[in-house]
Amino acid sequence: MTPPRTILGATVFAALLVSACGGGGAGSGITSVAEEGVLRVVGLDTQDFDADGYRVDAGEVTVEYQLSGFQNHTLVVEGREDELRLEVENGGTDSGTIILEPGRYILYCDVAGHREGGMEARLLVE
Ligand SMILES: [Cu+2]
Repeated sequence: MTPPRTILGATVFAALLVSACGGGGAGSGITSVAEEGVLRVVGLDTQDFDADGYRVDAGEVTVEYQLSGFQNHTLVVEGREDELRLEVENGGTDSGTIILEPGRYILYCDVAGHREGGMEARLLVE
């Protein structure tokens, strides 16, 4: 009666492999994973986010946006700008919710010139 245990072990191992890959992201980028439907994103005055990629479960996602800096920055989801637009400045925070179907999205800051300066990140919804 060993098959059940073997199958379980293989499943756990596969799950670890998947999470290890997700944590490493593609290439050298950092991927931040949402916990319990809450995606935490930190904006930086260097026109960047705290990760190159983020991952959340599909459905209602709460985004908590915190600024580590002083400049004005926003956070929107490409193609869904009408549904969520968070705005922070001077070390502030903002949060909101959006319903996302599985897919690949881009987060970016819509302040003029910031996205071009590198203030965008991947968002994987699964
Ligand atoms: Cu910005």
